[in-house]
Amino acid sequence: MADFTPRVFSGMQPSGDLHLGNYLGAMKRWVDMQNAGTHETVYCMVDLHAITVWQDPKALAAATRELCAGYIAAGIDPERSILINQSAVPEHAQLAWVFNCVARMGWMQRMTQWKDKAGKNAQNASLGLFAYPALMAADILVYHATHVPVGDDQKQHLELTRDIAIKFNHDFGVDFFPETEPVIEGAATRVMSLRDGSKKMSKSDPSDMSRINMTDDADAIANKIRKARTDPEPLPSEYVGLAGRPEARNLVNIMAALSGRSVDQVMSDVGGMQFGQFKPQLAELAAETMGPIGAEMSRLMDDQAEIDRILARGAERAREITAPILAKTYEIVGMVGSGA
Ligand code: AQP
Repeated sequence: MADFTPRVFSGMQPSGDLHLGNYLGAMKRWVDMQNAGTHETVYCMVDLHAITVWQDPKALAAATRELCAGYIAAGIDPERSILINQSAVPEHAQLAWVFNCVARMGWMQRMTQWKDKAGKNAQNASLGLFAYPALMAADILVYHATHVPVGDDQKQHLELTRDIAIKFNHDFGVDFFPETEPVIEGAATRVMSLRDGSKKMSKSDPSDMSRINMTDDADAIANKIRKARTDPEPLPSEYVGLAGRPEARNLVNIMAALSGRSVDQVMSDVGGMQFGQFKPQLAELAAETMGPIGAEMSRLMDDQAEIDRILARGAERAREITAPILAKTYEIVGMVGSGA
């Protein structure tokens, strides 16, 4: 494979209600990768993805700015990382069209997220929802990104991104797109609902008690953790002892991810505790971490013009990378007339 600049890309939909799963599974790890300084980092609000299901236009604009504020409040520095809104960098959608013509219908039909989201009503789902993974592949490959930190739920889409890169390279006899590596690691790659340890914590769960929102205050966080479903047994001192106890395991994973400790370290500290003792410790830790982020988000939201300036500057920097990659793609495919 050709040598590619080590570059991280990841994104999140501006569809409201950011939660602890988004923070621990994605944002916190993005900040770590930015701060490690080993890769260029590009972080995106994927509004083109959000509109694959109906979005009220005013709410979409507000959620996009709120997400941008969330990224910055979580520690993404718009100087050190490139911070963009997807629709402001047109090469994402342009490359997606090429990939729509590379990817196969059968590949898309196998995507579990498509099956879950379209459900029994697939005939009525948007074409965009079906093609979502090809746009995601374009988001990543239009930067020649080498690494994509995501939660566990995105694994299949990243495999498809690699399949698209391989097929494009093979069809055109080139070594142009990298085979991007997913980065799915740490204790919180799949944060579960606080009400049901078999379901992912998710913004679309009708119960607000199932998730900790990034804007929840300390009282709301404590209340949700106090009421989180558990079992009557005390905590074991080894992680294997949590087998068959998904709710308990979830709370331990959250504690490990929030505190930056390994699950084994957490188990040795909490082994033997009852939940009545464990939960207040977890609530305090969650409030200490999430409280300042929520407060900083609201402060940043007061200056929307500044958010718009940050995004415009991010788009300018992004296009320095994406425009030449798209131009070269068009040349490989045999498209002329763009002057590139
Ligand atoms: N529960 C989770 N645990 C760990 N990581 C998670 N992510 C989402 N939920 C969890 C990660 O957050 C990033 C943003 O993904 P997205 O914008 O596609 O959001 P989403 O997956 O649509 O978020 P929800 O809450 O799960 O939405 P619905 O309810 O619509 O399905 C990704 O890196 C994702 O892995």
